[in-house]
Amino acid sequence: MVRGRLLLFLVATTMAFRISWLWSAEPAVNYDEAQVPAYELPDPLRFSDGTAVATASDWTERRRPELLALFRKQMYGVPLAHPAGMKFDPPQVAEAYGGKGIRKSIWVRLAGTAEGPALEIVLYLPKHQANPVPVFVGMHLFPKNDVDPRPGQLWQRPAGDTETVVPGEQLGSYILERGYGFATLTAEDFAPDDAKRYTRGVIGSALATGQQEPGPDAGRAIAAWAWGLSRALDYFETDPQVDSRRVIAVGHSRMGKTALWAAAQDERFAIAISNNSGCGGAALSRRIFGETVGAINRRFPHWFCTNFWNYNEREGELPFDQHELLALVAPRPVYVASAADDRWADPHGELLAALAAQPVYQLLGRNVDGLADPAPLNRSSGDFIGYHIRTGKHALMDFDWVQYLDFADRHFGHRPPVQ
Ligand code: GTR
Repeated sequence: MVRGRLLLFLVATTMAFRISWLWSAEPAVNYDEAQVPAYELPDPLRFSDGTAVATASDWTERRRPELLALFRKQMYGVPLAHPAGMKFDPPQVAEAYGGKGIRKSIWVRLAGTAEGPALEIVLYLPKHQANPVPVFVGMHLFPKNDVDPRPGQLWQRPAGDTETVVPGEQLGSYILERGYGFATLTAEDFAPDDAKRYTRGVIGSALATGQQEPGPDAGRAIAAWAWGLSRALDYFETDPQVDSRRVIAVGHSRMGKTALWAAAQDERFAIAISNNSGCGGAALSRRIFGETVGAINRRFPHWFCTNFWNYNEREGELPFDQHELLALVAPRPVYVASAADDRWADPHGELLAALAAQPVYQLLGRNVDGLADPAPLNRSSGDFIGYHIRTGKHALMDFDWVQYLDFADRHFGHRPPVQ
């Protein structure tokens, strides 16, 4: 009896301790503008030693590489090497979208051999094209057998939502009719989105024998996915039907973070588009609104390098903030999209990052007029830095796609082909 009570007491106190520990480890989520702490954003136009970045060449030759190195070492991780000997199998081509398009499946042989590791790129192109077409490329989280034939795989499907987010045939046909192609890659091939398995893709092959985890500044899942987008670009450069100088990196949420990081590093991407990318993407870390650095690192320890964990609840010590990630895309156009109900991703923090990236674009001679704060609902604004906030939830919707196509048209001077 006494022993039973003692046991009960021990179990109860252990549980209470655990609950209070969890409570204190995870600060409450802030959704109140009035609670956003005072903060000062790092100036993208200052070198780490405090001196001013005065000219475009200061930026391009010295400040950009300095910032890129900081983001690599402290956040996204040092990328994997380019796969020496990589080869592409000849594409398998089929009709798609009721004859409006073609679907190409391309196997990338990373070691250049049929037995070595292989990844698939699925590319849809308009069937009737006089010239090479611009292409959107994005990573998705769907299982392989769910890939064909819809373009919904350019983003993650929120649980339970199948209507608007994955619009099926219509959206795919629409993108093709507007004279664009789109390509999808499966995240699982590159790095499974799972803290226990993420090294089973391309990361594992870069580990030394016996090494279980990448080092503290080595790239993890987001780095591997961004690396994957660049491998797709390697392929596009070999495909005469693709205009490889007009490739757009696009992604929703974690894949929005990925698209920005891919374009920040790989200057061959002509445009970067972030759809609701939030913390670790377009949203400022220092605002502590919605998802925070600590929250993301605790829930997704396999996304960023472990050096980034040093900034959990210490965002003010980061040597950069996310406006500088957007600035790394300059002078190329960048587009940030938020959703009004997506408070976890801090829509206002995404807009503020877009605004704070403006000085870099201006230094490089790009027009950034038109971005308004507060931004009007459901209306795109801005020139080289585009932004919209639409009504509704965390998702990539038809409305978002229309803005992206218009944005790309405007910057490419692109007109849909006459069918
Ligand atoms: C959330 C995560 C976000 C965002 C999102 C997604 O759970 O906290 O950072 O990336 O997932 O990818 O859908």
